[in-house]
Amino acid sequence: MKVLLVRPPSIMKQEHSHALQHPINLCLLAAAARQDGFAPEIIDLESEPLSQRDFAIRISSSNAKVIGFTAMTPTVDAAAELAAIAKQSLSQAITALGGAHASILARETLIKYPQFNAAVRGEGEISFVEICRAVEQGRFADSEIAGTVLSAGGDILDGGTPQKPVDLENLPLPARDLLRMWSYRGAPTPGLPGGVYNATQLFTARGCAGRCVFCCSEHVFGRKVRHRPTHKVMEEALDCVERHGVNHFTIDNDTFTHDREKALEFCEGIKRLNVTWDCDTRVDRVDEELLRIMADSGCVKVAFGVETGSPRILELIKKGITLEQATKAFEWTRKAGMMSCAFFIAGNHPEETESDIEATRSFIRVLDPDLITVAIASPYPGSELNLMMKEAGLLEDNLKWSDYGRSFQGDSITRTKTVSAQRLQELQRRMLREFYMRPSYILRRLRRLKNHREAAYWFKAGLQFAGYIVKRKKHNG
Ligand code: B12
Repeated sequence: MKVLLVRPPSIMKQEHSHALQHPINLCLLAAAARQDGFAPEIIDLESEPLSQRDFAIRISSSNAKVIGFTAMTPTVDAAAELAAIAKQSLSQAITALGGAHASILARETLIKYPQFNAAVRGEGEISFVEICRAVEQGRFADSEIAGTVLSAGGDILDGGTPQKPVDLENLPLPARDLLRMWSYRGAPTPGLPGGVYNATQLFTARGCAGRCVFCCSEHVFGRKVRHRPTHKVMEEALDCVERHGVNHFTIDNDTFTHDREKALEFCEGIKRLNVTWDCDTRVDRVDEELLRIMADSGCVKVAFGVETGSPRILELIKKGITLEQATKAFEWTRKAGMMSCAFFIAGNHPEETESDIEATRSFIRVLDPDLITVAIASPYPGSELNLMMKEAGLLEDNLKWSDYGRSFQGDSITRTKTVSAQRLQELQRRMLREFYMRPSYILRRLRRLKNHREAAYWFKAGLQFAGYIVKRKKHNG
């Protein structure tokens, strides 16, 4: 039986400094379906932009019996539009939604968008295969599938929370062979030029032990961190190198160094593959020796969530780190010879004041990373911040789900008790401008250029950034 998996277009405009990531989630679901005897196909509208007409043609010609969509809150409206087209093109097909949004708002989404027949909470490998089996056996409408909400003939059948976590030891390797691999080439991660790297993403663990109020990842994989056995991760990495010519990996776990021993095992294994890699982690989960070993095994960039330079706000957002830990982590990363990236947020908490944001501005200078991002807080449904902002009346009224992506374009849907939405936007833009347009930063980048590719990369990134700043300035008046 043919099954189709679809990723809707990204809200992130594809810019040359941001590469598209492979939809590893869909590759994992496809691999699980294939292992169970189904014939999966993937349509990734991030890498293959199709008109609605061409999408409808692809759907009809696929003759799929199950069509699965992945979405985050900002992309769920787009996924629903695609599901409606899919239903028109293949009226017998069963449509299912999964991903972060469905994990948080399964029932609400099925009620709002009846073109979805199922919404899956949490990990999807087991539930998706169960949906496929139910459809194949003609019993979808009467099925009760753990973790899945079904909409059948106007009735909503709620299968509750997923019964058991997926066994990470025996997961089949993600079906990257179903992707048009060539269409993802570009900068593997901000800061590294495209054209040299052929990158993919790897997950060494699932779950995050953090309590950060702005995050909702616990709804997908929970708070318990479960590691994949290192030999399985290495088997996947080797397969990527041998079959797909991959030479760079982005480790996309929430906290790569959550378990120091596991991180060391990974370094030992990846070193043998002679590739480069980058990761995200927490400043309180690294030490000088670990970072040195990571660099020695090919790690070229580490990104840390710092969020704010105000100790008071760090406490309020339950980040669980200190400014001292952050300062040390950036010092060690620099010493180890890796690029460092710091993520910051403006509008972290209802109580955040302009002087807290001023503290962030000064702290950026103290850390002096190679790259920063300053996001405007987007209190996604499912996060504690969403509840806090709503309760304080600080979230814009009548938001559509797609509006949660507006902050990505520099537009704030929220404010704090003392800082307006417009002011948050100005402060965000100012922090970015001051960081990237400093003569000393530009000189440092110029001094570090190794070849013409890097020169072209940073030149284009600079132009793009200047364009963003000018556009936002006009927008904000
Ligand atoms: C890597 C990552 C990205 C990657 C892209 C990953 C991708 N899949 O496309 C990048 C860096 C590009 C990215 C961008 C964004 N991200 Co992001 N991202 C993550 C991160 C860290 C891991 C996601 C991941 O790949 N996990 C591994 C895979 C295997 O898991 P998965 O995708 O959840 O899939 C599993 C299940 O969800 C389910 N499933 C998924 N799809 C489907 C489909 C079907 C049919 C079924 C049955 C099941 C199913 O089964 C899968 C296997 O078990 C999560 C945090 C987290 N830990 O979840 C945030 C997270 C998903 N991102 C988030 C957000 C908000 C964004 C952005 C909107 C904004 C931003 N600030 O980055 C953009 C939007 C991008 C876009 N497409 O428009 C939020 C989503 C919140 C929400 N309510 O939707 C999260 C949860 C972080 C948070 N802030 O809390 N992201």
